[in-house]
Amino acid sequence: MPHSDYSYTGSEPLNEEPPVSELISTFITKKGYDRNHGPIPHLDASKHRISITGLVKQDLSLSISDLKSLPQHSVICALQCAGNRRHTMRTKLKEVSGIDWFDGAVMNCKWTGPLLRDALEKAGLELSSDQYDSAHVAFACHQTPCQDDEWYGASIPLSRAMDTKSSVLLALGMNGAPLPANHGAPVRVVTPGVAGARSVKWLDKITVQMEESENFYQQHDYKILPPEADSKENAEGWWGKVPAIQDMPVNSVIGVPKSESKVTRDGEGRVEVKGYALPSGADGPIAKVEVSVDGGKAWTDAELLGAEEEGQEGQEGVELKWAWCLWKAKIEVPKSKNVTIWSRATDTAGNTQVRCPEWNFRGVAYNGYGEATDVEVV
Ligand SMILES: Nc1nc2c(c(=O)[nH]1)N[C@H]1C(S)=C(S)[C@@H](COP(=O)(O)O)O[C@H]1N2
Ligand SMILES: [Mo]
Repeated sequence: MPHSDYSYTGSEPLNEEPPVSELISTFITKKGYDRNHGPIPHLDASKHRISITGLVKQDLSLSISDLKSLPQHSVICALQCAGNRRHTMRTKLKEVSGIDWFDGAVMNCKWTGPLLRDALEKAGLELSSDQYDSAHVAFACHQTPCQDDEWYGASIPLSRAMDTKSSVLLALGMNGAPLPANHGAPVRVVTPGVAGARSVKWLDKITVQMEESENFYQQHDYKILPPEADSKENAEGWWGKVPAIQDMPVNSVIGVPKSESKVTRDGEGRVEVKGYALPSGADGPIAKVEVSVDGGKAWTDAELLGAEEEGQEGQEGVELKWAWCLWKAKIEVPKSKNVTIWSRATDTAGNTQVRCPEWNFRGVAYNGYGEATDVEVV
């Protein structure tokens, strides 16, 4: 067993998120959230290997230098926990099961490493391209036991991995530096547009197979259960019938002003509203964010902030389709003690946020309108 960060034990792993007001202060997230189902292993990059096996012509065992010798790609994308905004579902609709994430279980980072596709092609697939839709690529980390399984695992459809535009990476670097231990060093999967649960950290095995990963976190977690599955017992029969979350839905949240805060209007009676927006799956980038202060009767277009404006130099040519979008709006608001502000995002494919999605037991994929409530406007 490799040395692990046992200050965070298996029963109490590191799970933390930054406040949204801080998160939206930079386009590239410097200090992102941590989501762990077990202790953080500290691996020796010079000894670490990942195996590629299953429906491949040749099993491979790749070192970190082998991964570095493949063509390197960079992608700026949001990595988001499927449980992001669970607190809102819990408080707005009904109690749900899971960590009480607010709106900060997401980070927008620049990830660098070889494409999963190139690594799979090096092994050679034992499948023809018409079989890609029914096959899966399973990722595993056997480095530390997790709370609900002996190892951590996930899978994505093989078609996603092989899509030349999907940018699924075996990431070695994050924001221009090697991956830190807490984010999966020396190598993690990054699945742009897909729930963070599939971006397996401390990756040690890739398997091409006809079934999804058999891991607990693919089979018994991270699924949008129907409302009748409203307890652990009632959920039991549903896990096998409901698909595992892959693409995340279009979303936006308000970071400024905060709920229950006091804001002063400018000379023109306006208040500044700021937040982030996320496209649905592969349907980015964000095309529009609107803000309303009258319960959705009138909507004002927010200004979408470019990556350059946020002080990102040298980002030219880096695809922003998978990235989040920071936005701001100045909106006229009458003086009042309890204003509710909403935000609503639409992506390039036309997916628009809903007022409030249906309740689900695990409180995942919440994408109701962004909301700041009880704002005192003076
Ligand atoms: N090995 C391993 N990979 C993992 C996890 C984990 O607990 N163990 N958590 C997953 C989940 S649910 C999320 S949301 C992201 C969180 O990544 P981060 O901790 O780098 O933010 O990692 C995913 N990959
Ligand atoms: Mo997650």
